[in-house]
Amino acid sequence: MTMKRFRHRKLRARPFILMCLSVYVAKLSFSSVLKCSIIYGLEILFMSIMKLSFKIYFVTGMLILVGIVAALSLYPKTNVYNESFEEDFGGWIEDSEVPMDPNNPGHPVAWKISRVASLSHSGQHSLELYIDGRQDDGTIWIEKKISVKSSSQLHVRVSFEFYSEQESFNVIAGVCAYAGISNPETEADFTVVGNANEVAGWKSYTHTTTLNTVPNKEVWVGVGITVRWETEMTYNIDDVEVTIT
Ligand SMILES: [Ca+2]
Ligand SMILES: [Ca+2]
Repeated sequence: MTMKRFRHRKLRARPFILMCLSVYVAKLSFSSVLKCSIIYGLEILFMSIMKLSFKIYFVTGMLILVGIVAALSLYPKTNVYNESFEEDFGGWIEDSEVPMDPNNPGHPVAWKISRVASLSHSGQHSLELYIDGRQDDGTIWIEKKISVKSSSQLHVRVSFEFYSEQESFNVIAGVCAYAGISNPETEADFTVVGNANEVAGWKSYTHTTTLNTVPNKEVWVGVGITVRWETEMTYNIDDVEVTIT
């Protein structure tokens, strides 16, 4: 093989190597600053191949990359999940703990969570939560399981937009949320993060918690309402965001 042909093959291999490295970096979901650092390290590495002073650039580039990889292994990774209910429920599932209905023996009180186009915080749709609260009891919610890569300490933040048609000084319902390591099944699992009728219109609510261990590498989250007043009630939820760090 002539030297010229050998060099030509090397030149063709360089873009492939750089592409492989770029694909690997693109899969990492770290901060943009660290991404820039990786790209800078890649540039130096690429320059080391292109320049005459190969050894100096190559060693410098490799040292930078090794340092960055070591730093990234210690850097907390953040995963964010958003749902606006524009296509469907987005994997969220309805659940409840409600009393039996003396007006309809043998049946629980009426409740329903449905996707509607009549009201939204963003896009065209939201979820409408209805419950017959005349028994002065009942909690309904949507829940979702999220798989995580780590079983060690995680910080979970659940935020969402909540719509009340009217403002009221009476506490008609509590706005509740959950983040934990198991499937929420009862009202007691939930934390009340505010009252439902604090404003007429949309209002943001947030629930944060720290999970010290996550044995099954599964985080469960939920948002909903819990009855506080003996009446039928309807509220809406949109733009649920879950952040896990
Ligand atoms: Ca929406
Ligand atoms: Ca459940």
